[in-house]
Amino acid sequence: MAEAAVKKHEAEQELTDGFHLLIDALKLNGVKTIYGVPGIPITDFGRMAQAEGIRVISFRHEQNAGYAASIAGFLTKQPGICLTVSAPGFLNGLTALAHATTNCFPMILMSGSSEREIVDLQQGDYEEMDQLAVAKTMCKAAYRVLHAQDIGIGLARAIRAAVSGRPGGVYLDLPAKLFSQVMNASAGEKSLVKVIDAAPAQIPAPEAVKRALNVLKGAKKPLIILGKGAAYAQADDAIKAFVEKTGAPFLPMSMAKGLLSDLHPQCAGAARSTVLKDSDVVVMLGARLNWLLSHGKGKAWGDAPKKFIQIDIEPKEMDSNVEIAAPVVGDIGSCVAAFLNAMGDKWTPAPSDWVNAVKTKKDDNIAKMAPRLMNNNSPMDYHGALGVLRQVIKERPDAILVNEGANTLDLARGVIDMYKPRKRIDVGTWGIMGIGMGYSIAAAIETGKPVLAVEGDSAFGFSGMEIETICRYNLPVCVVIFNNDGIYRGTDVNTAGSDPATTVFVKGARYDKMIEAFGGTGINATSPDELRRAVNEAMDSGKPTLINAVIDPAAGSESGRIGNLNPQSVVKKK
Ligand code: ADP
Ligand code: TPW
Ligand code: MG
Repeated sequence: MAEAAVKKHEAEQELTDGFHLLIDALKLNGVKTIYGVPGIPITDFGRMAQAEGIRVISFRHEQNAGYAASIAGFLTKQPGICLTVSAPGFLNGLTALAHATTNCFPMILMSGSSEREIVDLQQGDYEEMDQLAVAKTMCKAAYRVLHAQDIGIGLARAIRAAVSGRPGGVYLDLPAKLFSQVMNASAGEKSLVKVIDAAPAQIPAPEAVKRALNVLKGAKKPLIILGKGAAYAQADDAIKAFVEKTGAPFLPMSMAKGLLSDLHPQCAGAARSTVLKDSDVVVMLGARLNWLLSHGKGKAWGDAPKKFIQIDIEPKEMDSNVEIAAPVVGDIGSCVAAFLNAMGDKWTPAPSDWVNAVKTKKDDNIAKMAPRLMNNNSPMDYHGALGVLRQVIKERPDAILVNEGANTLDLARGVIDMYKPRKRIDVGTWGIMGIGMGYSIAAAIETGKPVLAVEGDSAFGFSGMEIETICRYNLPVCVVIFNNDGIYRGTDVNTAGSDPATTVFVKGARYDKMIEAFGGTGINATSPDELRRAVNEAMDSGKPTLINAVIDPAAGSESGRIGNLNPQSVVKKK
């Protein structure tokens, strides 16, 4: 045979397998990082992926890896990838998949699974579970790949499903057998799919834009509500231009803080109840009228009649809670561009009496809070400690703020100003505890910026073991634990027996000692001055640090700011 023919013959004989096809497919689609926990059948996959240049971040619990993947999706607009073993590993990751779907974050949970033939006959395979059936109810889409030649298509479908339309979680089931299936290398390469235009622009209908602008034009007291969908869209400049052109006060939802600076003159964050009550036209930009906005009705919204304009990629979101006078369906970048275009140069901004009334209220509230943020009490109260952290972020507007807890969450959200888009990440739509360390790890890895995690002592406990992960990867994460000896307050007493009350923890616990076990820096801070010194040092050094901030156990209130959601018993105590 001629030399060329020999080479061709050899190439045709070259083999690949499921492991390598999946790695090649991920690389082809730009995946740089996988978050997960190894074990049968994916241990070797992790090694090979690492060898092929994919970063594989190995966690201590799949739920935290899953939360990391979900927030990577939010921060980058690419699906975050979480990889787990079968049944228990899969189930541990599933909470995060459901969380991603609920929050409209693109994420793919890939789990190894047992042999179909055995699972379907329920013959008791190693870690047996019909994972696909379980996952289906918790995510946007779920797929299983049975043949190596379908890996390319399987991953392409998962990516598209995660990021197109309303983003969400996707499950990809990978039976153990798939990984060792062998096929011809060049046929394998041809089977891979590079996803083109995974989240196509969705242009709003011109008449919908016109209708919305007519409603807005008639407003005497307009309000714009920015949600995390707007932050996700990465249309920051256009959104700013639109908001400024309307001249209307805007209210950022928690994770939309910083999309426009909290110091922007139109920001009405500190006049929230006034603008909700008194506005007459409300523009919803990537935010839902769910419980976080009292479903768009009732006491919080006042008696004055209101018209809603809603801009969202999901048509079914319209009229979900109240009538939407002007629905605009499309992606936010395209919608805002269409608005700006149709508004032209002669748009009349919001009436100044409304704008001034909001400003007066806001300045008033800010002035009232100011002295509380400057107290140097020891043990600290929430405001004294948060006054310090507010300054830390002011001096480092590029840092990422992670936040969870009850009082620790609600008060930090109000006190700590944000200056740039997608810098505040928190408990999201479910008010979930446990996102803290997973979010911190992904935020550090995806953005390369320092992370400040402000954590209730209870909230931290849900993912606390991952401080080992933070130390192992030497990530620039400073965790501040607001240690008030418990959930909401550390003062609860069980009068009925010798067991502690259900909401309290070990008194005077020293969380700072935990990180020392892994070589990180632990500091106990009992006053705002000590806290300031410790946090500044940690943020400047970039060294993994855990600060135990001692908070007065009596300072918080039950369920933070949402105590009204607690059901009340009508049965009289004996
Ligand atoms: P928040 O909790 O901040 O109020 P939500 O999670 O309730 O925000 O709402 C986010 C909304 O944004 C969802 O209804 C989602 O469909 C929408 N959304 C997400 N991404 C986009 C996008 N690129 N364009 C338009 N809407 C989007
Ligand atoms: C997965 C219920 C809401 S807030 C909270 C719990 C347990 C902890 C509040 O205490 P923490 O904050 O963090 O110490 P602080 O400052 O008020 O003392 N399980 C999950 N999610 C939620 N939301 C809960 C339980 C809850
Ligand atoms: Mg607490």
